[in-house]
Amino acid sequence: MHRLRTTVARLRPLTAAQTAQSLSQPRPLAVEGGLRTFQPARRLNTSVAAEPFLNGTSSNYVEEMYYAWLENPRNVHKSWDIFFRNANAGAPPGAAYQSPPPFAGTSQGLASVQALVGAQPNVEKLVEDHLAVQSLIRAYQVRGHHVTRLDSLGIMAADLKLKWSRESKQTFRCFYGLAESDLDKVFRLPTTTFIGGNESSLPLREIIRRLEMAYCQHIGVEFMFINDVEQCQWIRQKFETPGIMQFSLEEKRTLLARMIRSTRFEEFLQRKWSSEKRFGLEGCESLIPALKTIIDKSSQSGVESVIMGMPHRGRLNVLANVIRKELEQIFCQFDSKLEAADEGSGDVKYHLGMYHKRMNRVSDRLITLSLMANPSHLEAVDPVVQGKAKAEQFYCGDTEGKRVMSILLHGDAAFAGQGIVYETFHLSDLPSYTTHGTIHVVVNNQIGFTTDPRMARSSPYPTDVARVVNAPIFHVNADDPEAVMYVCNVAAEWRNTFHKDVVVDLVCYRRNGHNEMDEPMFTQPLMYKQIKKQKGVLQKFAEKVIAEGVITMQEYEEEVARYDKICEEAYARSKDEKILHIKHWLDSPWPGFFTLEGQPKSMNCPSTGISEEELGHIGNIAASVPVEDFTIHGGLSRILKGRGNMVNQRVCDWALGEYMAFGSLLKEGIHVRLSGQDVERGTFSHRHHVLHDQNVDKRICIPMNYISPDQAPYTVCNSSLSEYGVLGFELGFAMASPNALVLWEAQFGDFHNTAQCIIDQFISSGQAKWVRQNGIVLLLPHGMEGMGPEHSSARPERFLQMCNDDPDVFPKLSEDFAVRQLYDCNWIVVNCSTPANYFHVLRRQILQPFRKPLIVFTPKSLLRHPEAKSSFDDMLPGTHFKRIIPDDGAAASGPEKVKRIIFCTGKIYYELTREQSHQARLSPQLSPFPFDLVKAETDRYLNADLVWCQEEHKNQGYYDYIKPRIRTTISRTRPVWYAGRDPAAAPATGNKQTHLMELQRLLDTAFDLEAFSGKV
Ligand SMILES: Cc1ncc(C[n+]2csc(CCOP(=O)(O)OP(=O)(O)O)c2C)c(N)n1
Ligand SMILES: [Mg+2]
Repeated sequence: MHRLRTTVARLRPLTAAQTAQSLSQPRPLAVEGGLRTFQPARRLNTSVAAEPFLNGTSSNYVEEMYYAWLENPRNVHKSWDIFFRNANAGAPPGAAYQSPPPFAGTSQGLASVQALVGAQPNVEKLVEDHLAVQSLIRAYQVRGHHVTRLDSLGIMAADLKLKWSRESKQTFRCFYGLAESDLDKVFRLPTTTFIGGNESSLPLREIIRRLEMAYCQHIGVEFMFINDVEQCQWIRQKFETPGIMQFSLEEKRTLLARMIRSTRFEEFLQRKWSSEKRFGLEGCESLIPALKTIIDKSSQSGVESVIMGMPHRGRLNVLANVIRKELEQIFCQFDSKLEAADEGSGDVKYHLGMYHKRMNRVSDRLITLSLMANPSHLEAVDPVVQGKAKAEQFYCGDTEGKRVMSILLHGDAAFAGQGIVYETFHLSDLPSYTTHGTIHVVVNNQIGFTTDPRMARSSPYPTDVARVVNAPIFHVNADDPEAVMYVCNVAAEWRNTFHKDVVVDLVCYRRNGHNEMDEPMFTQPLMYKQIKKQKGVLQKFAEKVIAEGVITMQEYEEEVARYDKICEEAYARSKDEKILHIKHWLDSPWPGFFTLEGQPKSMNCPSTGISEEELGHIGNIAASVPVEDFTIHGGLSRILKGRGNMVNQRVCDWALGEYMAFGSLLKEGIHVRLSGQDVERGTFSHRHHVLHDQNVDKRICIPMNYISPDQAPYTVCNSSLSEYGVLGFELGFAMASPNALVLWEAQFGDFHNTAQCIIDQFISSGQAKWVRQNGIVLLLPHGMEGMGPEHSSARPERFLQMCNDDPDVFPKLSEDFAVRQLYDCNWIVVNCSTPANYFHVLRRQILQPFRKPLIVFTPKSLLRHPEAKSSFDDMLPGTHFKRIIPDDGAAASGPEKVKRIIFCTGKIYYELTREQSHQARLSPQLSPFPFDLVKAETDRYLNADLVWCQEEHKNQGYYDYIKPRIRTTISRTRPVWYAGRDPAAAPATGNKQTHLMELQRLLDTAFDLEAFSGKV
């Protein structure tokens, strides 16, 4: 707060210029629930810094008085009126203040002063007391949540390490020096509170009572760290306004019905499958009405699609009672004898996703709800949900998040412990990643498996991570369904108003062990003794509403019986299910992309080449600045000129090959999105997809968006410095539609391992677990270039090890073998040796009739290698991605003379260029392995020995993957020799000399025809 400075500055004489400026800048002043703009009509023109009562803390109060006086001099005490009048008249410092006039002077004045402050001995005391009250109000706003009754078990305080006693009323009051005797004095309320309703002053006793009602019941509001005045005022108004937390009879009945469904669902499962794990919601049943309230409110304000991510706890209940999955579909998941109808591994029932469009009864509007499938890895789904939500917003032109939103659910231990939560929060306000506000709901059962919060986190609340993005946090006692409903309404309104994240922290307990089989008394004996005594939430709430006359006991029992009957009937129907369809649990359908049976519409992949004219056109765009008066950097001009020359010579380097692929897809209406650290320029300064005006700050130009008037938009975005979060986000983005090329580039390939969870849990195995495809592309710069152990290897061995094809079986060859292989694999792994192949593999991602993740090990030094260029001829209509690049040199014309075939991939292809007619150099697609083409080549060079050459160490790179596959291809008739670096722990040496020596040695081995003689 800069109140003193502001006030003093205001009270000082103003220069003419200052006057003009300040008059043109209205000061927002909050009044009666809303913000309005207040234009001071008069200005004081004296310095008051020397006033005896004006110090750092009192300035706040003085400013309040001043604005009240400006509105109407009668708003303030007579003494203030005199002071401001004197100051306004230019009284010198220290002279504006006069002791209060003898009250006897006017009986009316005395009466009003006494009413306001009682019999004050002097103004100094008056100011002090008002200041104390103001500070007291602020204390409740800032710290009230510390003394809120959030925890129905009464154990939370120990973890909050409260300095404040639970006796908030007294503690707060005494701390600010207000005595018992002050309780009946009337104080003017500052504009930063709404407790007054229509009244502008209240007795202290009432002020405290209302603050206690607002901040110290079952809702703890944490918001005063938000550095936006308007947002703070909005929240104060939502919680302080008297009577604001009241509900209609109808609302209470709906709430009870939802509590019944939530509670009885778990009870039903417990009765039927008492020995099955389900991670039930008992102890936090109010989660269901909480989510339904958020969805109702959001739907009322125009949201059409809600994308949700959640962990195990209460997931089946959410599927049944929020998303409204048919109960029989859920129940039949408990039947282990059901046969799976779909290929793939499938997944356990509390990981599956779901998609459902239905009518929202409260808003009378259609709404689509989807719950994303997720692995066990807690919180990993967060960025995926955000990416999918962003994509849906993007495709429907929802630039403000008014139609599509995301809700993320969290467990208390995971929310505090998993770093991905933080990474995801940091995407929330970035232009190319924001989903315009996410509502986070924490099921805070005050335990994580067997670990107490005091051992699981160093912050007072599990939600503190949300403070980094200034998200308000609403803690609420989940045993009070009405309070839960209220904060959920406010959370939805907040998101709808400010389009920023918000957290609802449902403080609850876990009635059973971690799962239903677990014994919690081993580790939390006292907590569980307390829990056993705890009356269920539904029972407590039902008793309350029956006592209030909202519903009769009989009506309540009927409602319970009605839902039980629904469950029983669904259970009976579930017995008829014979087959389990994982595809019924799809979270992201792609309407129209597959046949009705969910198959690809064909098994062909057309040529991925494009016309000469198109190559020329896109190349020229890549070489130009398509807007006028735009000054680019001189170095960039040279790069663009170089591109122009390449186009004239009909060749492409790496960057231009990529440009051709992106540009041509955009022209065909395919959205392209490239995201990652520094991708706009490219880590290696080769891409330059965003041009920056050297003279105008922040003026940019993206030539890729100038290819054709009806092209799809190109998004290229430098990301936050996160791999886990951003890769997860892009995976989610790619999930929303098959008609987009979504690429994530690592700064260097080795950094991908901080996103390992997304790669292992979602990308390599996602289709097998959840029958959904994904065409995401990972660009991983890779290559041994003497840069040391880091920045060298993108760890191809790991990606190859996760490929699902069988190294020991030579596959059945058919006409559509190449496409079928792609269809059957879990992902495609390539290390392209030429720009043309890179161009084709990117286009193939879209032109093939299904979607598979693509892992590309991309070059570094090769980006500028003079030989690493492809002719336009290799990119014209009729051309394809070459699954193997056969040797077209001297070896090809005399195959019988060839003594050695050197297989390789990627950059080393260029090191193996020594023209030798007795050797053939072949660069194959890594996975799926081109068994057919490798066989053709090994059959051609029958007299040749076979060598795999790689620059990586022997226990890394491709050798372990390639060797058995070549052996299978040749029916194990010839050995496959190795030319490469020795096994090592680190991926590369830190010493440049050693690096070069190793390289020389491995090339010598590759070329030495005697290197393997005598070896077996
Ligand atoms: C990344 C990760 N680490 C560990 C686990 C194992 N695990 C499963 S549930 C759980 C406790 C989660 O506690 P909390 O987030 O509070 O959720 P709750 O079960 O209490 O609802 C743990 C540690 C996991 N699933 N994921
Ligand atoms: Mg927990």
